[in-house]
Amino acid sequence: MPPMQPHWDIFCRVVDNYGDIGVCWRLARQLAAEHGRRVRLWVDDLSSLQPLCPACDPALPAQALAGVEVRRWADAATVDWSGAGKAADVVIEAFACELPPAYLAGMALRPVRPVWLNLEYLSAEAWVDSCHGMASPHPSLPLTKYFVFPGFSPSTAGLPREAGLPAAPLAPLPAILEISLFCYATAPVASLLDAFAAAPRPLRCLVPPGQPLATVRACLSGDGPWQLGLARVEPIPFLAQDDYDALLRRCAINFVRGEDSFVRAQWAGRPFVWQIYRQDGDAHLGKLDAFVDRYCADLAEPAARALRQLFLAWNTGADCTAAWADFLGHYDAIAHHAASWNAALRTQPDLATNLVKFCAAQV
Ligand code: TRH
Repeated sequence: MPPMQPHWDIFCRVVDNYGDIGVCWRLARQLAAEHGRRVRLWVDDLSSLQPLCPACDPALPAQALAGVEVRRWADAATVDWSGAGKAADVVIEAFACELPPAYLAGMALRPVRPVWLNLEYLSAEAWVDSCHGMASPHPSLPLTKYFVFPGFSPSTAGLPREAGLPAAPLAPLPAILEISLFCYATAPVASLLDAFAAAPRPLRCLVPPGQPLATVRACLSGDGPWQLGLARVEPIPFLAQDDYDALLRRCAINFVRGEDSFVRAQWAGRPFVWQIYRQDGDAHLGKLDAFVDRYCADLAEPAARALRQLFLAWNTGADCTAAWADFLGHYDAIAHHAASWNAALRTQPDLATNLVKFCAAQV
């Protein structure tokens, strides 16, 4: 028997950075590899997929990558969706990106209407529990859109997680502290580098290109690598997504940002420091608090306070020298907690599995 709802279309508009495409690329690959779905991923800016997936050729209108048909968004407007083309069984509109009108009209023409999902950004706030799965009928077409909220509780759509994903084994603070530094330009990197320079133990900090490296270069002259006391600060290339995940499992501490690397740091099971994506009116700070409250609920003081202070300093641009020292001072407790948080989250179904179940229940 063919699988239920075998054809899935995912639409992704790149707002900025790599988070939108990072989440969609993972989900597309997983739906194809683990759920046997035929997935088309429509992307408006293929050049932002290429660094995550080096096999991607941004010049091609259509290409098969990791079992996914990757398509140029603009071409969705030129397909005849009432004839040769057919809207998929499930349509994912990532992050309220607004489907091409021609495609939307094509969805309404199908005898069996597609299940239409709007995949929202991840939040640890409690309100997402009650909003996950909410239906919104289209004002004029016979279509209903469902809002899907990824999240940390079983009432949400869960988190992207591939089957058999390894976690790093629990380890005490290593002799050479390896750190990855993926951040925005607003992070207080200068004070972190000051703390590194005074580090009493060897340390290796790996800095990807883009905002992280530009911010480091603004503090230190030249192109690196730099030696600051016992600390070595090294530029690294932008890694393919799976290689970046492996880097997170290898490092003792990961500075991550946005949405997707933030989730991956949790799957690596290692201590991490999160820089949340900034929003107008400082709305992001409430979201940061919601996560830290959830994350620290089972982490005893004073380690919880150390973690909270470093997250806060890192996100408000405050000098983080003291908070960093405190965080390192509680490394073992924080590492232990990262491993148990990882184990607890793994007991919940993952986002792709939840979406497949949710869609099957709508027919
Ligand atoms: O790039 P980001 O800042 O993306 C952001 C956020 O998603 C934010 O919520 C969203 O609103 C905004 O984009 C538009 O951070 P994020 O989410 O961690 O995405 C980075 C992706 O890049 C992630 O999939 C990991 C990947 N990556 C690599 O594949 N290789 C690398 O070397 C690095 C540093 C990252």
